[in-house]
Amino acid sequence: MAELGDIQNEFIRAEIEEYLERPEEIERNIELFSRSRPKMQDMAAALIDGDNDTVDQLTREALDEGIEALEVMDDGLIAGMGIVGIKFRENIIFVPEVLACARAMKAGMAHIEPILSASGIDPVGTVIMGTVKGDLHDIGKNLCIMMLRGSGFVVHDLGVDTSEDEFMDAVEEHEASLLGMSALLTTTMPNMGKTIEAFIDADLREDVKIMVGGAPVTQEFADDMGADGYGKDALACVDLAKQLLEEIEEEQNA
Ligand code: B12
Repeated sequence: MAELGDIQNEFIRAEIEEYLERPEEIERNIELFSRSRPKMQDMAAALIDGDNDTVDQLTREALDEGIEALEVMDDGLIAGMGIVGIKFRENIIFVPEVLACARAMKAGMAHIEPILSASGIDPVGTVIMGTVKGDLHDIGKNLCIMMLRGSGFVVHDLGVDTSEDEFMDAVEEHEASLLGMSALLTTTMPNMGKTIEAFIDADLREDVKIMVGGAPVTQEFADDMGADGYGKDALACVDLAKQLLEEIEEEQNA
């Protein structure tokens, strides 16, 4: 089993030692950072520190050195945001600090976006993506969009705070067969179910497969609200989108 001392970056070691209390979170983060490259640890440290210039520079350097965009995303950016989330939950940092971290995350994502979004393959399907009404979190949704685009999907991004009508109008306008909704707050999660209800009421539910995701969302919650699928991360989102497309084809051929 990995130990704290196996992590090279001193800042990350100190963050884990000082701020993490739950044994499973300590173990997960030690495991994660001890196997990641020093540059990824430095990137995560800069993100936790809200230092967008350094994140920007390290992301560029990492990609120039040939490190895979997915590795930069997982081991550098998402790993750093994981610690930010814990510190936010424990009231160690507050909204202004988290905003600085989110800005740093976006500075890094700006460099991986063109790589993850460049598929070079024929469009496989059209997806409407948005964060539900009342919710302003968009980092996870944007990562999903990058990965979907990179896998050949045409994605129309409705942004954050998306109403039921906006989702329905976009599906109709773009004749999309897939809809993805993101929610990060337990208070906004029910708006996914409300949107699905709105599709049913408007007699549009049969026209579209609906996938849901976001940190508080679970498979059970997705099933309860009548979604067609749940994905735990951006990779799972792409797999799910492909699987739902296959289901649509099978239904059309039946
Ligand atoms: C960054 C952040 C913010 C930033 C958001 C910036 C931005 N542009 O997004 C700011 C500072 C604005 C913010 C504000 C608030 N936040 Co906030 N925030 C976070 C934080 C730290 C990280 C979220 C994040 O980006 N994660 C990284 C991404 C990569 O992960 P992800 O979003 O989960 O996405 C992945 C998967 O879930 C999945 N996925 C996501 N969407 C979808 C969609 C589909 C279809 C699929 C298949 C998959 C999928 O794939 C993604 C990529 O792998 C979380 C902590 C946490 N643990 O989540 C709190 C957190 C979500 N926030 C929280 C809170 C309370 C708030 C505020 C209410 C705080 C306040 N008092 O004002 C406000 C709410 C504002 C609003 N109306 O939305 C709480 C929510 C608690 C709860 N139970 O509801 C959390 C959990 C922190 C905490 N533990 O207290 N926040």
